[in-house]
Amino acid sequence: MQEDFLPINGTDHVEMYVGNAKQSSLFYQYAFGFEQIAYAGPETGVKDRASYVLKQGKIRLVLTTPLQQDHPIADHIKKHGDGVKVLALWVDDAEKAYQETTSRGAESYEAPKVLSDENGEVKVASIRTYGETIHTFVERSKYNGPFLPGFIEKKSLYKSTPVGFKFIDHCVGNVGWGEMNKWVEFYEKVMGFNLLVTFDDKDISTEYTALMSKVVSNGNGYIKFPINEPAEGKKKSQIEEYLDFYNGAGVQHMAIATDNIIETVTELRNRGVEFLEVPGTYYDDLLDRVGAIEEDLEPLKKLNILVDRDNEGYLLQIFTKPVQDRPTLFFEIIQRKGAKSFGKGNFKALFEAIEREQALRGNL
Ligand code: TYF
Ligand code: FE
Repeated sequence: MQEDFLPINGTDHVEMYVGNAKQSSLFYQYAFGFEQIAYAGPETGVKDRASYVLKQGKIRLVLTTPLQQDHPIADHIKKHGDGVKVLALWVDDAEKAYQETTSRGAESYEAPKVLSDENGEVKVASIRTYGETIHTFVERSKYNGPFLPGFIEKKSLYKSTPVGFKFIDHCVGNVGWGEMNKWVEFYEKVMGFNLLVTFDDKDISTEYTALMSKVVSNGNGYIKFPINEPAEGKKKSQIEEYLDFYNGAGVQHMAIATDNIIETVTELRNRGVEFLEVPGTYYDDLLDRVGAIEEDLEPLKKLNILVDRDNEGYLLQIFTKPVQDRPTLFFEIIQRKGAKSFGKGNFKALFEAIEREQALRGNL
């Protein structure tokens, strides 16, 4: 076993570029139960943008919007709509993370720099990944402020109620035709990740949305990045629909772990979050397929939660509809009960549900 040249402690934060960060902040507080903790913008000396930092469990979500049209973030939003710009990784040595990856061929986005304020200092450095997405390495051992230097603590007037989100289980990227292996190699060679699973188009196409997917993960397994590419099928791949509306590669979904998916999804549904629906017949033979589970079947069926089993245990999962008008980013809610896989047994039902939505949008 080679030593891990890129040790990662976990996901530091995810930053989205959005058209209206003030309103998005309230959406993620209300609908998803995040708490607003920090802010940077004109009032704090940042003249060109506004950023709101939200937290739930270990997850930090940053929502950033530009304040003028001639701003690179405005170009990003014009091209992609609202979407994930930064998958930030928490490391002990940002300079080393940058050197190790750029020396192996990573394209630099921003060289290492020190940010500081009265709460201490943070080192950050960024490299490019698929599309216009970047990875920022964040070294924060000498910092005890609310988020990053330059951000002030800013609570919301609205008191949000958490829905039980714990941490990010995985973040999925959609890449262009024939580009999956290139990006898998990037994560293997440049980031030192390992290939975990491969799904070829036979696993997941037949009559349904054709795609291929490989999952890479870092040394300690805390970071898992599935990479999807479209495949030729009878109908237009859901991945192709994404690429058409995102105008290129980008983050397709973030899977969020909960300890009680029934409570989490009940809460999310009550707040108006929309989920993909599978036919009621999915539940007719569920227990024959996955064996005994601890949960009652009735609430799972009522909430449309999917179940799958592997050698190590089972998992429960459900997928939101896209969280903006473009059919791009969506969320997965996942509860693992031993299973380390991704729900392959649900692909058929899931992809048929996605296809029904694609058809309603006229994109099939
Ligand atoms: O992350 C995964 O692999 C699962 C299944 O377009 C999945 O959540 C795979 C591809 C896709 C949607 C969901
Ligand atoms: Fe997933």
